[in-house]
Amino acid sequence: MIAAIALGSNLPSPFGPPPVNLREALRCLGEIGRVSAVSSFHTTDPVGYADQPRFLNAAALLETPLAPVDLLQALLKIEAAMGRDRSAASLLHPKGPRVIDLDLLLCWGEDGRPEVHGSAKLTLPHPAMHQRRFVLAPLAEIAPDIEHPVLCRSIASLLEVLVEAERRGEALERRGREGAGEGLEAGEGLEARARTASPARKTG
Ligand code: PH2
Ligand code: MG
Ligand code: MG
Repeated sequence: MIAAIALGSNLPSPFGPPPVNLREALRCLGEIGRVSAVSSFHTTDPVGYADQPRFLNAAALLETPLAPVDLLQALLKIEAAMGRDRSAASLLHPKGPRVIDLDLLLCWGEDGRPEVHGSAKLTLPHPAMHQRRFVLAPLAEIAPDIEHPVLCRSIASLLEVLVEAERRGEALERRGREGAGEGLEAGEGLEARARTASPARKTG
């Protein structure tokens, strides 16, 4: 089987700082299969929970004899061996800091067919991968042309769609701020803009 795996780290472990953690995790992946591609390491802003250090993210392709559910177990074992804290306290912030995170994104069987799988333990493809630039950007470096088997788009095109959506979102936010000014609610901002716009319409 071939698997696409996302790697992330934003805390030091007993092995060292995040770059060392990603390299150590890749070494461990080499013990359960053959790592056939590794992206560069991307420094990214935290998503989902802002009050934590920036992440170092990467993606890798792994050829392994393990089935998807067994591979997931192996990934959790690597995380635990590297000091990943899954205690109740750390679960207060499910998107909070971690020494290493290994997420299973996509799997292809021996026949080359993608695995589409949904259970309490594992969902394939990873249900949020297309919404995360920190996943798509590294993966697009090593596998731009592979197709998402549910969305039926290549990784490169999913990344393009996401980047464009983010660009529009930022532009809208900027317009909202300019229109509303400080301290106005979103709805009031629209009214304020309408008020400043109407004299111009009358004279023009
Ligand atoms: N992982 C999370 C939550 N937020 N943000 C970035 N930039 N990179 C991550 O790997 C990441 C995150 C939970 O797994
Ligand atoms: Mg994750
Ligand atoms: Mg994870």
